[in-house]
Amino acid sequence: MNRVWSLLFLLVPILGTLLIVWAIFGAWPLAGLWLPENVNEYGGVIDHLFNLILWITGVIFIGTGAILALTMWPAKGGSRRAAYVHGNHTLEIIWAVIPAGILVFLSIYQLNAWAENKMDRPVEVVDGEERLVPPSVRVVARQFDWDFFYPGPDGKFDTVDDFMVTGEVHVPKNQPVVFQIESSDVLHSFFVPSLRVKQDIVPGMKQFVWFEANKAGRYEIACTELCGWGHYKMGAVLEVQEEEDYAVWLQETTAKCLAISQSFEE
Ligand SMILES: [Cu+2]
Repeated sequence: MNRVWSLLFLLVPILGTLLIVWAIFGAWPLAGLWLPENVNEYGGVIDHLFNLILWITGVIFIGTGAILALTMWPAKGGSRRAAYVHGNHTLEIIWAVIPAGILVFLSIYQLNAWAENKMDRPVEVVDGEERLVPPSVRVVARQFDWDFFYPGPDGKFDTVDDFMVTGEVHVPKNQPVVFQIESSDVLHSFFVPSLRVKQDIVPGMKQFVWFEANKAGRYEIACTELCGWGHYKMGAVLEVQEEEDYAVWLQETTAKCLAISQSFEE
């Protein structure tokens, strides 16, 4: 009977690993469940960290599962009583120090990724002077939708020519893009899996995210902070366009929105 239990427990790491590998290769019925392709120039460092942590936790997951199964496997030649052990200081120190060491290593190792994605906003050179890339879109999260504000022809936010689109935001390909993100009610979180961009949004705070998309297409935006009953449907689309297509879209949408606001004034 012990053999059955031992094998049963051994199935946990085996099936767990199998499922993950299956999903990575995207075969039916697990296709599309793993991370989508990264289309952000700054996203590689996030993938690298993700894979590193997956390897570390994977080895521990398989190792502990195997040790458990091995311990349960009955001894040769009959029954064996388990020894009653009341604490073992050496063991306790080992399993406290190893995870602590791994965490300290990761926290130092990820400093560059953090700086690149959360602190060093991209810079651009204008009239021979370096400056931070200004936000091109103001993203406002609300229960349960995303509003995207564009600064309009004058390039400044909070002026009369600003316009807003809901549910879909357009950005140019191969250009550093900065979003200013805000919430108009509760906590939300701005997540674009294909860009490896994720940022919590705190009401009253102005935050920035940046990316450089290198592949045209339509990508999912999701809210990843449980923000109320409609959280599950709080999504939008990020459309990355070739520079010329983006310019056309921007011009057309600006004209359309200005025409609507003028018709209200009349
Ligand atoms: Cu939300």
